[in-house]
Amino acid sequence: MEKAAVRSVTTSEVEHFSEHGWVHLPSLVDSDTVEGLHRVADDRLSATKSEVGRGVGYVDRAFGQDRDIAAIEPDFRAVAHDKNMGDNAIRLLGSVHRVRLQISNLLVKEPVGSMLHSEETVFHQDFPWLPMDRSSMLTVWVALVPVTADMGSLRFVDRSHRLGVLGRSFVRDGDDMLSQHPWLQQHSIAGGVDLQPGDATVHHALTVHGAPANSTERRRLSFAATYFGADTLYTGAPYSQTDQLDPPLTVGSPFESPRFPLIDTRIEE
Ligand SMILES: O=C(O)CCC(=O)C(=O)O
Repeated sequence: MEKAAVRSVTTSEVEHFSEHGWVHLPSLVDSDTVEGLHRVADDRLSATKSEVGRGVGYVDRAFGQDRDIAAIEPDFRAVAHDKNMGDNAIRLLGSVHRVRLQISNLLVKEPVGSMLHSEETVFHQDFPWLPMDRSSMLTVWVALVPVTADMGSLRFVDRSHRLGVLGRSFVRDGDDMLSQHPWLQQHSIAGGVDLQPGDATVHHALTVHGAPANSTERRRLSFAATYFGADTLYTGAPYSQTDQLDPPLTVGSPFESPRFPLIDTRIEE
């Protein structure tokens, strides 16, 4: 039997995610597949002289993004659309029957000493940006190279996915979630694990997370795919990804658009 590119999560991993709002998944993506992704990523980075997704916003200072890479590169598409990815997202979220892909992204955190150096990823929640009526969403963050803690593997405010919507970060100076909400420091900071290529962490859209600057001399390269419950309704709140869609989404209806593809599943509805 052919080896699966993406493995299934275990019951104890699902339990860990439900309790803590994040989970470490060693060897989620098999080594041949992840080598292929790394090759494609390197080619794209050399073609753009490394300046992938470098803008002037607060997020751009923290990491470069090659957005929607799964819609462009077949190798990335195969992983983002792998049935085990979809099934894992359904099982981890626990409350949804199908998921859609919200965004796929090649993320680059450049070393602090380099020309394009990236700063820390301030602690934030993903959900407050989104024009969605519910927060059943998670991100699978896969290392494409060895990512040590000092390169900026993700940190998580443990169990913060149960604390509700805490507001936006990355919109003004000093809006790191731990500065906005000092009481969060009662919670432990988890994660910061060393990852091998193909290892992943997953975080819930309400989990407060961040990463230090990359203090090594090696570029941090990862692939992030974000999935959300297929029944989620569009609220119409302004958001760059949805504002310009043609045809537009309908307020109060699901995200029925090729821009938010449904992921096939083996799980019975
Ligand atoms: O890679 C990073 O430093 C941050 C990524 C992130 O915030 C996310 O994937 O939600």
